[in-house]
This record gives sequence, structure tokens and C-alpha cells, in this order.
Amino acid sequence: MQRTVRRLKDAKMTHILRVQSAALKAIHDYMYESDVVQAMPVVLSPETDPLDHPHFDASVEYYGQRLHLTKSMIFHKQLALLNGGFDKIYFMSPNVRLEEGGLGGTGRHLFEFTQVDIELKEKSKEEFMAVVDGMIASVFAFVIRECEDDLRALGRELRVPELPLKVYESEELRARYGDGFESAASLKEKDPFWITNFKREFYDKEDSVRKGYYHNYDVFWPEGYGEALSGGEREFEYENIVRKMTERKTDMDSYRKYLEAARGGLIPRTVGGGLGIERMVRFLTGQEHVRDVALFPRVPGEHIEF
Ligand code: ASN
Repeated sequence: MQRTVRRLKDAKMTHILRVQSAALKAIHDYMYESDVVQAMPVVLSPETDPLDHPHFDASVEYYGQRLHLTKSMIFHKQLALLNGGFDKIYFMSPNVRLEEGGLGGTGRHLFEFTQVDIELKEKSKEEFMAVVDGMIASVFAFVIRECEDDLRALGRELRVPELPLKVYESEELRARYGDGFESAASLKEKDPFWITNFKREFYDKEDSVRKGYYHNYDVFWPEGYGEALSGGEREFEYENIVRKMTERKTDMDSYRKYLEAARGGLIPRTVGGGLGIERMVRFLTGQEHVRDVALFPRVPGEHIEF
């Protein structure tokens, strides 16, 4: 218990939590002013993000139903936009991803974390990117203004990035830096930036003409801090979803209700993404590892102390 108590009493944690509080307030204020409606997250569901990379199962049986801890609210975000009264929604969504222990050393991974998960209806990729640009700039401006003493105590200097944030194509960066282009670009850049077009989950929209071109993106923190947000335009047509699931060998039985909704034409045309809160606070406060900004960190491969 000693490690936990030391962490809880650490004066550095005071500054980090103040910065986090300011950043969260800036996000909520920005969303409110931008007419993005907030809804409450779900933590257990029969269907959740497949997460197309290795991880352990995190599900329970409850009254004869298999319920999974949320890996992301992607499907719930899409369906939430069936409501005709608003076209923008966000959740502060706790996610549990029991990823492999090797990720414990990246500095960016917790197996339990929170993301601000945003989805917009009938909007383009560019419109989504502009919303996120505005959110990031307002977080920086507010934190710099409100947390001067905390940033000084942490030895952290920040600047409000100029908008629009720069946008790179993944292929352009791969040609310049090779396969490790994400880390290389993150080390090189001085402000947050976007990279577009990654081959990823079945729900990320693939161009109907340019096969292998994905209308998705990530935001990266600069100075080597790496990935901040990922998202994309979404597949919403049943045939495309089934084709993409088949290509990825996704177990369709695990997505029965989602597929039923898609077959009924009930998935709205949306675009969105999720930005990791702990990663953002790590960057704002200049910490080495996401564990350093969490009161009770859950690091892949490590035993939880409390
Ligand atoms: N939240 C992300 C999205 O909206 C998905 C994820 O967390 N992997 O695409």
C-alpha cells in the first residue's frame, strides 16, 4: 500500500489534478457552447468495440447474458444519434482494455482509462476535425491561463497551437520516416497534429472507389508523446459492414443487435473519435508515463495495488 499512499500524498499530484480539472472544465464548456450534447456512459454491454488487436476477455455472465466491459462506446455513440433533436453527442467514457503487458512500457497505455468520445451526425471528416481543433485549442488556452502556478511548479511550458492543426497523410509520413512514422512525426512536431488514413476497425469508413483508403484519422501530441485521439467516418451500410467484418474474421454472432440495426437502416451516417483524458493530462503536465497522472493507475501487465 506504500506506493499508493506516497502517490496520493505527493505534492506533484496536486498540480496534476488541478491541470486535469481545468482541462475537463474547458472541454465541457467548449462542448456546451458548440451544442454537443453530453450523455452518460455505459460500462457493461452485450456488444462493444472489437478492438482489432490482442487483448484478454473482460466480460461477465449476468442472468444468462454475457456482458462486456466497454472497450469504446462506438456503437452506442452511433445509435445515440438516432434522436432527431440533436446531431452532436459526447460521453466521458471509462474504457477497460485488457491489453498485453508489453504495452506497459509505452508510457501511453493504461488498461483502464477515460476518453471523451464524440460523434457527429451528417457531418464530414473536415467538420469533425475542426470541432476537435477548437476543443484542443480551448483546453490549452484555459489551462495556460488558469494553471500558471501549477505549470511552473511542474516545469512545464505550453503554447496554444495555431489552428487549423497540421494534417499529414499516413502514406506521406511512411515514405518520409518508414514504419515508425507515428513516433518519428510526434518527436519532430511542436504542436498537436493529425495523421489521416489508417487501416483499422471494420466500422471505420473505407473509400468506395479507392480500396484501402480509409476516411479516418488520429491526433498526435508532439514532443514524442504520441497518439491522442483516434476516430473516423463510419461505415453505416449493412453490406459494407458485413464485408469488412468478413475481411477481418470478426465473429458476427457477437454483433447481432448492431447488425440487425444496420440491416434495418438504423445506423445514422456519422463521424467521430475519442480522445484519451489521461494521455492529454500527461502531455499538458509533461509527465513521463500516463501512470504518473493517475491516482490509481492500471498499467498493462502490472498488478494493481489498490
Ligand atoms: N473512440 C474511437 C472512435 O470513436 C474508437 C476507439 O476508441 N478505438 O473511433
